[in-house]
Amino acid sequence: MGVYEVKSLEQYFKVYKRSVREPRKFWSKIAEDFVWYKKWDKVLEYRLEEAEVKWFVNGKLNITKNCIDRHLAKRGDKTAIIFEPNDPDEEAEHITYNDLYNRVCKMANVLRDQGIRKGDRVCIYLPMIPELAVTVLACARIGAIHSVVFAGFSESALAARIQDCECKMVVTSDGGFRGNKTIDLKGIVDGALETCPSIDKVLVVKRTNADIPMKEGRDEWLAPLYEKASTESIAEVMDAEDPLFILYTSGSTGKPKGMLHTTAGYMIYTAYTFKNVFQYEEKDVYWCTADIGWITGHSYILYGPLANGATTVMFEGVPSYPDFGRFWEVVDKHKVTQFYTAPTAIRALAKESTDWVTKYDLSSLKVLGSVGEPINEEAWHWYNDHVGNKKCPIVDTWWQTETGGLMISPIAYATPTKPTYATLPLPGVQPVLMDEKRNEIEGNQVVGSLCIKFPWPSMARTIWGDHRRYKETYFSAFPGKYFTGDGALRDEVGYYRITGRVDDVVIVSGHNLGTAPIEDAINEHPAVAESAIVGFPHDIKGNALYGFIILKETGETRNRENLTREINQYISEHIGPIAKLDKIQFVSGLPKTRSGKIMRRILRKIASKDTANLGDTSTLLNPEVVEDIIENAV
Ligand code: 7RM
Repeated sequence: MGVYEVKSLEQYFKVYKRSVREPRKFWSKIAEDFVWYKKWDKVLEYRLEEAEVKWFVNGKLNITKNCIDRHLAKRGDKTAIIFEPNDPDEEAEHITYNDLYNRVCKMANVLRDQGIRKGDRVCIYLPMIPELAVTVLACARIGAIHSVVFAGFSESALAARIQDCECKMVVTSDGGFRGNKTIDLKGIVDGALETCPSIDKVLVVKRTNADIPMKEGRDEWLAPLYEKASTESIAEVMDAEDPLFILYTSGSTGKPKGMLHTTAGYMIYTAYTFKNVFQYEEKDVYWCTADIGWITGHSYILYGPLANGATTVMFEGVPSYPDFGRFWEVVDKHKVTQFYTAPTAIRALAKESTDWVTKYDLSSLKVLGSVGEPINEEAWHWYNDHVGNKKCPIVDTWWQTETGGLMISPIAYATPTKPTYATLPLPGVQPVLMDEKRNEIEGNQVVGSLCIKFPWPSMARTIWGDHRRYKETYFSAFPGKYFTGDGALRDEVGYYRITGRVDDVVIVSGHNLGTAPIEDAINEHPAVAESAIVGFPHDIKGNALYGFIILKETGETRNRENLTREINQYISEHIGPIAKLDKIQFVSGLPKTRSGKIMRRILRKIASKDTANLGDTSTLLNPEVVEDIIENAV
């Protein structure tokens, strides 16, 4: 990848231009630095109108050979993963590349012994412990498709994800630690599996030592199987376009979308972007605070860093436990050089005393990163001043589950940063802004819908089992282009600032929440007739949820407080506590268009107390309810 390393702005422009002029040459040059069983016949084949893309056609490889095996000769004793437990009194674990090789091979053999084969789906529902990383990589080694489900998801959310891609196995644990809580993961799995006939095995990792029921014939403790497994496992030969993983993301309508990522393009792109954006050097210690249950964890805790032979920190805990100094204590303890987190965490910590920060030595830091939502100016400055001590560039990285890797972002020490701006497209990324008439908006100082007009290697290839939905969601609004769902503006020098979603996904504390599934959950409550959820700005979470709810006319007058509590209870059970509503307003009607669609735009304005100009309301069927809702807004 050395040829296209970017160390200055001048070099960035040179490399960027080349990547646009000759994308095939550009990416094949980078791909040559990896280990292949067989090189590709053709770099790229695509038809964006059909949502069809193939990179490195007929190339053969295994991603774990690239992330582990090839480092052993030079870096066998180097730490690959530093595991930092939830409890600061529990010792951190340093897993070398040699250790990681042994562990992944053992786990790969366990999976094979349990009947898992290339192409089978394995659901991983684990806390942030080493076994999570090892299981993900073991799947990749044998060609099984991993589907990691964030261990904060509820029983029914887990069940829906298992059912959708018909997983054969779940790997989970007896429980998980998060701050001062323990979570009964196995209990949630047991509940979910009542409606998941495709599962025939559950492997259980011991973490909390909770006394849990084991179902005869289905559940097995991992440890005894793992102990006797061999430390050698031949890596499966994978085609460049063989599926690597499925990761679910919520949509604006319907069930979650299983985004499918494939092998070679994903590997090359995450490796290249990791190296450049974070300017990772051999002795660095890199820490991304995300959970591996999200794309950020997949690409920038595991695959990207490991493909570079990096040392990557895996943190089990939360920023506020045992106190608000936890992040900075870990940075100091492991001498972290690159620190990558989300604006919601920064805002939460910025509310507390700066003594929590100054207490620790943060002088090891060289680069700070931000991801997940727009970072507001105040949070940006707090991060820059107090954490980076004004000497660490902040890389505000814009990207998506669907894009697989970073898309628009500064390159540390090359791209001058600007608060709230994700700045420039990375090499190989060709963003465009589109107007309502589907025309490309040229020039600078403009706003529009953000699209990408040329394929990049790590783009998702489809939605599992529903290519039509993939095509319709991402490639139909602007034919021939990938539509991100985000709006953006381009400033006078061509820097991009992401303004937020243009569809009905709300980002709460960095978690993408589709409003439709939350409405579905609420509507199951016997007293609820109809509901509409929108986001509104929130100091800490970035956005919070506001529910407009119409109650059924049952004659009985129910206690509103109890109802509010019950509704949030329903949401917790169906989606997870993250999706609970901050505000609930019981209304007599919802603003609807003539075609029967709820006009969420108006509800968003009401929720954010911005009702001076409601925009075009000419298609409204029932303008009178709007006034009523505004009057009684909470
Ligand atoms: C990586 C990730 C994707 C959505 C995306 C945006 C928002 C992410 C930024 C951002 C402004 C950023 N994947 N988003 N990063 N908005 N600036 N730096 O978050 O699939 O979970 O979410 O997140 O709206 O479309 S995701």
